Amino acid sequence: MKIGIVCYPTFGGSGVVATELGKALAKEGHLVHFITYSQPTRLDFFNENLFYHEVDIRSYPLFEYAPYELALASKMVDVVRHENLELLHVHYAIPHASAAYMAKQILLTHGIKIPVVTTLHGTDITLVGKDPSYAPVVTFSINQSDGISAVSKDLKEDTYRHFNITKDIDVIPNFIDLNRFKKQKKDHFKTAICPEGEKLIVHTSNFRKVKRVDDVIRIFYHIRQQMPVKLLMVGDGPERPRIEKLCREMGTCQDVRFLGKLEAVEEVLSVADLFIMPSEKESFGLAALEAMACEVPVISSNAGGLPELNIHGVTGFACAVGDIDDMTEKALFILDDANLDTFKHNALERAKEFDVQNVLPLYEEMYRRVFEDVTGQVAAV
Ligand code: GMT
Repeated sequence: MKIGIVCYPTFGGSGVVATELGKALAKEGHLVHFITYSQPTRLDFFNENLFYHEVDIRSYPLFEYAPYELALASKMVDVVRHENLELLHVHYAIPHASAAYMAKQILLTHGIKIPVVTTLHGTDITLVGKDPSYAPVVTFSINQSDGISAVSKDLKEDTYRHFNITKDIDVIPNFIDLNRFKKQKKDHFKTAICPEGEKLIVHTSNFRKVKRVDDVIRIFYHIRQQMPVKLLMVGDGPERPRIEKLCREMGTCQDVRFLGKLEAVEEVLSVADLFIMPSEKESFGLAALEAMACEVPVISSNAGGLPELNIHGVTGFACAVGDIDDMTEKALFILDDANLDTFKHNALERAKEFDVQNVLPLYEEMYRRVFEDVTGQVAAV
């Protein structure tokens, strides 16, 4: 099929999922056209089936805010018409689903019926989308999509709870490329970070409030009182300066390193013993899946879709949001040498269930169904 993918191209789970999906579809022989305002971070190589179209955002002195949604809709119309796309798949409802609706209506005036699939990723529903400043448009544009998917059962239920959605929502979880995310031999790195054989804890996120990064530092502080341990903080975002300050105040600086944004996060995960994700809300938790694929057990909160991924007592523990004492106790249990290898093994086994090879057919099946519903033709998938 000829598929257009619209996403946020910068660091962020939804953009990563969209880009990895496009790459996997291209490997299967689909022609995939990315339509974004800059080159997606993970789209940095050549494949004859992948194309990239940049949205031109023209500013004008009159505009305090350049109308991105209009520029995006215009670009979608242009690419669908000139590349003969057969389906548009937009990731993250705001503003992609409403821009797709506008493009769809314009294309109808050209005699083109373009099916639109919207994938809901999380904060487009749980935080930003339900805000009254966006909710009517989000509700409308989700209902106007020809296919809707959510990345967990919890997100699907949340969407029905917060919006008046009249259509079925498919659950298609995040997925992982196990050829990239696997434990690599990086003993020299482990020795450099943990010269005395300390256990290594990792957190990766975009350091937004919703990630509750303070909790990571506090859990680490308590674990460190019981055993030798180090912490690597990967990623960057608005909370980072405050978290670095908290580290200093708690006297943990010499055992914590902030690495900033890293492309090869799997190298760090390869030497980790535990991953912490204490989020307030988390529709799926792709970063936790990446850790599990590298054989790293997870201490997470039980927010959103996290318990659907991190099986309590098996791959780690999913504790109540903000329960630092429980998370510390469970972390110490996992890090005990008597238990660690079992949790590592279980984490990998669980991650294998989310192999891209298992999840890709769910998207292809949805494309086929939606294409046939909208066009009345049989899809060439
Ligand atoms: O907050 C983030 O982690 C970024 C955000 C996004 O949309 O870019 O991630 C969301 O989508 C990911 C991919 O589907 C999910 O794995 C994350 O759980 C989800 N984040 C939240 O729900 C907070």
